[in-house]
Amino acid sequence: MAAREFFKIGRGPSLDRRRFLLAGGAAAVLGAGGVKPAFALAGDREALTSSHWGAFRARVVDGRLVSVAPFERDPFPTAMIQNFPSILYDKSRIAKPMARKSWLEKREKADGADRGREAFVELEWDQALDLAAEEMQRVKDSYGNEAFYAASYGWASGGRFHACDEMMNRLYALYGGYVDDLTNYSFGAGMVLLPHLLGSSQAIGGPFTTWPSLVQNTQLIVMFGGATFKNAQITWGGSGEHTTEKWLRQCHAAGIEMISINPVREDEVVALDMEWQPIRPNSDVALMLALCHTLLTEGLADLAFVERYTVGFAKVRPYILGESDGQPKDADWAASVTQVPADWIRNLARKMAAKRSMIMTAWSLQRARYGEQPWWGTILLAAMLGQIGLPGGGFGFSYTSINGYAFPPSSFNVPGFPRGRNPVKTRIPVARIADMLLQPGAEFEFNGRQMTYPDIRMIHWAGGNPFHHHQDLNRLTRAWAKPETVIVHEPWWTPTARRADLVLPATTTLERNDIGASPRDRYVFAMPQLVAPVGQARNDFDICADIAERLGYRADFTEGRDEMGWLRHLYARAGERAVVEGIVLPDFDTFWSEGMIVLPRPEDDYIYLADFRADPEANALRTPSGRIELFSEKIAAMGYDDCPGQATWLEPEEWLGRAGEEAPLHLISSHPQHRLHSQMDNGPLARASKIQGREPLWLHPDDAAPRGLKTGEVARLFNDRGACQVGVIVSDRVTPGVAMLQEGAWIDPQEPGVPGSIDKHGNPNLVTKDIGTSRLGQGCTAQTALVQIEKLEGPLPEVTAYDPPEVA
Ligand SMILES: Nc1nc2c(c(=O)[nH]1)N[C@H]1C(S)=C(S)[C@@H](COP(=O)(O)OP(=O)(O)OC[C@H]3O[C@@H](n4cnc5c(=O)[nH]c(N)nc54)[C@H](O)[C@@H]3O)O[C@H]1N2
Ligand SMILES: Nc1nc2c(c(=O)[nH]1)N[C@H]1C(S)=C(S)[C@@H](COP(=O)(O)OP(=O)(O)OC[C@H]3O[C@@H](n4cnc5c(=O)[nH]c(N)nc54)[C@H](O)[C@@H]3O)O[C@H]1N2
Ligand SMILES: [Mo]
Repeated sequence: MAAREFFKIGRGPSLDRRRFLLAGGAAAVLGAGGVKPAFALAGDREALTSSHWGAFRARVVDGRLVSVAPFERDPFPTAMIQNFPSILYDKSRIAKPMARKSWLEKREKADGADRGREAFVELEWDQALDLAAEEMQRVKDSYGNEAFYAASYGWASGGRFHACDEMMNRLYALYGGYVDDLTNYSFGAGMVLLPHLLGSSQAIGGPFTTWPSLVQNTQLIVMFGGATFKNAQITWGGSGEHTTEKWLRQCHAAGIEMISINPVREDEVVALDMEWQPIRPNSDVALMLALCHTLLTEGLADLAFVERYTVGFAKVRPYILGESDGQPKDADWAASVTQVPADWIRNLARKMAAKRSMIMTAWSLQRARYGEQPWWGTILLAAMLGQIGLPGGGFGFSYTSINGYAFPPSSFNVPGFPRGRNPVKTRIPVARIADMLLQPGAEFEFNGRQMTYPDIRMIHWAGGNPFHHHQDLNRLTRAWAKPETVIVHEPWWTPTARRADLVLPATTTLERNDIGASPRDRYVFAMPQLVAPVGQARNDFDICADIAERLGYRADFTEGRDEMGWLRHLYARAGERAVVEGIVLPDFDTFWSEGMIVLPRPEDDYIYLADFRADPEANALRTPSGRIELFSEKIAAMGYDDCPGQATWLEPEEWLGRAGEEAPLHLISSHPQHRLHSQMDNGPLARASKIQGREPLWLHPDDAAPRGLKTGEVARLFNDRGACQVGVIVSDRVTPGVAMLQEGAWIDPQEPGVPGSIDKHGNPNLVTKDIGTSRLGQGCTAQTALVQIEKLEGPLPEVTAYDPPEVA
């Protein structure tokens, strides 16, 4: 195979003539070794593919996936890829299309409250597709397109073409429309807030100040929420290289001081010699305000920066000093709120002002009640330090929550499957789903807008698991009983699939052809089909196309292309976009047979807001003032007491400052070490981590002892919203008063479908609260929950989370 070179042209010297190599040639030219192309589609083979967990090599023997190996260029591959061979064939795979028994008999007259507790009936594909089309037709005729909820939120799987929510959105867009969602669970509050303060959400999605700038210039990194290695295992859309841990280690090697402010001592604290400062959950904004107070009162604040580049400090200053409300936000005050020692706070403020400091705030902080505030506090603190726009200084929100977000600017990506234009304009902030189902017609506020919940009669979901991801699952169980029809496409019998009327078995990435590409990464991967579909699984695309055919718009849906036709089409469009960046892509067949492209993505410095700093008039921000809004007149004018016009300490309804006897502990439900949300919960890694089959919960010795709890025992975690069983790990890695249970265990109610039934398996969303961050962001508040824990004695029920449901 000949090495190929492609050149970047004409975008300035730094991007000029970067070499751009194909996989086949790369082995020779870059000396990476062992980079092999995908083999032809027959018999035993080995091929490279991509996933949210990163690229990996898959080995197929006799048509069966037998093993996987990390991609040799990935410096930090995740062990999670080892789950693939097992979960692909797990007994939890859905073998055939199925319908809930009474729904099949009575359709919309069946009782929705029986979802999740009733047996299923096996169907033939034709019958299942007829049913789906009939229901779409019936609901449209009876209630109109506003009765469809087809937003289909979820992580689905990597691959630009077989993208679930795009498929769902297009199926309904071309059918006259559907109710869609706004924002996300990850950083919903932050993405609404930041445009008001900074004119864009670039500080989340990138590009923002890149790692080389940090390695070379930063002296101190203050991390609110730490820098969890576990989260850096994942890139939305896949990656060739896990770079976040690599860069964090380079920062450490460069001697940068790092401080993790986190109720939990995560792995990186030891690995990177970090200082660990525990804090009460949900109280970070108080700490940030106190750091500002010290800067201001000790003459350390960069008031010249504040004056030139921000607006509103005249209103913020009296709040910090306590002139407006009688409470100076000084370190002593913050110590009582956060339990971070006052001297430590003062010293940190002095250190941050003396050094080149970068503030990294995790997404988790805003997935809490009043979650807008710690992000606003981050920007206020960074502005008062005056290092925004300087090399290695300022702030960023996505350095540590996920892999690869601090990337250099580039507009290139392989386009995804087109969603089509949705004629229905009704939307909900995504985390308000239960409110919508329970209160059709009710009004609510969101980011200054008055909105109304639609009356949803039919839900169609592919690639998401709301019965893991939503808060207060007992409430969702009640809400989920209301629609007349629920259709779910799933590879596995997840809790959501079990709660559907019509279940359509979907393929996974290994059973179909796709293209893997993420804008956070330099690689484009062929994702060749490696094995035949398991059971009767079909591609979401084919399912949707066959439904569209029954409703008379197949040709519109497919545009006359089959799977490979779409891959060629998307790739050709990527080629057009690439040209704008000065990149020439190889032809599709070359790409497909060689398996991989490495793009010339430079690792040059990019410094967020450097241009604004250089010339704030010419490079004004897209905020009302053109500057950083420390006080936002626009937000203040909304009149929301849950999100005032400036960074404010607001006491959540549930936090340790208000804990009582009934619920004395604060539960944090972090993202899981051994899974991606609920994906791979049925895999060997996650299963090996369970305690007596239950999800492990971390508890401090001081909280375990009075409850008589020891590591390895099973406990009941509960509050007035619900309960679940957990396995206990007693550890001083969590602070006293805090319990940590990672999200994503498949709920397994002792009495399926009955709201209030205890979950035998340990999903935190049995006890989390279903309320928006504020009327501004309406984001998810999973990190705000007070709970109680008690020891469980006597025989335990068997965990049946992965057993297929009863088939009548
Ligand atoms: N308590 C608590 N809850 C949380 C969070 C928290 O921090 N704490 N975090 C929240 C956040 S940030 C997020 S992003 C959400 C994530 O919530 P989800 O995105 O819903 O979680 P996943 O488990 O990734 O669900 C994806 C589903 O898609 C299925 N799937 C994968 N590939 C395909 C495919 O090709 N076709 C079809 N039809 N299905 C496929 C998988 O089997 C899986 O069931 O969870 C939220 N929930
Ligand atoms: N392995 C793995 N990685 C993932 C995912 C996954 O499911 N599995 N999901 C991906 C997705 S969709 C997302 S949105 C991101 C989420 O990224 P994050 O939101 O950053 O992740 P979390 O693990 O919820 O929380 C990160 C840290 O914040 C700390 N923390 C929680 N509450 C507080 C608080 O009030 N104050 C402070 N100072 N710290 C707090 C937790 O202890 C934890 O160590 O992760 C991504 N990466
Ligand atoms: Mo997320």
